Amino acid sequence: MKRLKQRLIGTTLAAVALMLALFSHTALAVGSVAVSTDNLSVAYGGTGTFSITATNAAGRVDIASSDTDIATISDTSVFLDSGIENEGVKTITVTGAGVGTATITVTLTDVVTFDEEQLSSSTTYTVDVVVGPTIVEDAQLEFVTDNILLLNSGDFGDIEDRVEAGDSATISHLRGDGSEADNDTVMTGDKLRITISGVNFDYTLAFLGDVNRDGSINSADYIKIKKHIMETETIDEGSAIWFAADITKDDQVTSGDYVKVRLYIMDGTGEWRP
Ligand SMILES: [Ca+2]
Ligand SMILES: [Ca+2]
Repeated sequence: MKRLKQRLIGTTLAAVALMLALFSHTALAVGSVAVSTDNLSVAYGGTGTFSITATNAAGRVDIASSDTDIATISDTSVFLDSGIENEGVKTITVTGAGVGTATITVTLTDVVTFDEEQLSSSTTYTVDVVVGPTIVEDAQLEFVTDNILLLNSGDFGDIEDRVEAGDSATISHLRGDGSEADNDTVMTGDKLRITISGVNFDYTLAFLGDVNRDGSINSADYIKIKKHIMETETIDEGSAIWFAADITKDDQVTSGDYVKVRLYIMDGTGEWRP
């Protein structure tokens, strides 16, 4: 009998603890609205996104861009309801309409929490948007990843001509170690840096055929390719050096690329054999 009583007391205590836990959880459930980021970088002509999330709240949120010549937004007003599946979060798409900076303001216009508290419309969130440059691709220059540019020419001047970034932008040519280049010769692993309103946009340069990163194409380059094929010194797949070594552009570094570099040097015309 005594043992049964003890067990009952234990069960009662557990139930009280559970109720307290549930109660305190409910009491802590304060409604709120949050924005996923306070800054965004978008390419000129490209897009970026941020999201607005309601927690234990529902209502209208207004969104405005300070300069629609620079950043346009997909929605100027959204309705959020965290009580409905997929309705508690809205994704806003920002399009870079012009190079420069703009601020997007998110205002809680008419949002009520689930415990019926009106969230203040003076609560605003800002997202600073920097719209970055566009680099025009052609036969001389192409993007092989989001930030690696593959060049057919080893001349930095050819790149500068293809940058569209507005008058306020500065264009720098950096070596792989971050130092400023003192001439226009591009070595694989160099960087193109475009600075707009204090924000840097960096791209790694790969000069097709320059595998040993000295800015010219010679026997040292096909020796590097040979070492990769023989697996005595491998090149990281997807690196700038790897793109510089893939002359045939078939996403692999093989003897076909080795032969191409040998023929290039033998021909001496400065052109790749088709
Ligand atoms: Ca070289
Ligand atoms: Ca290849």
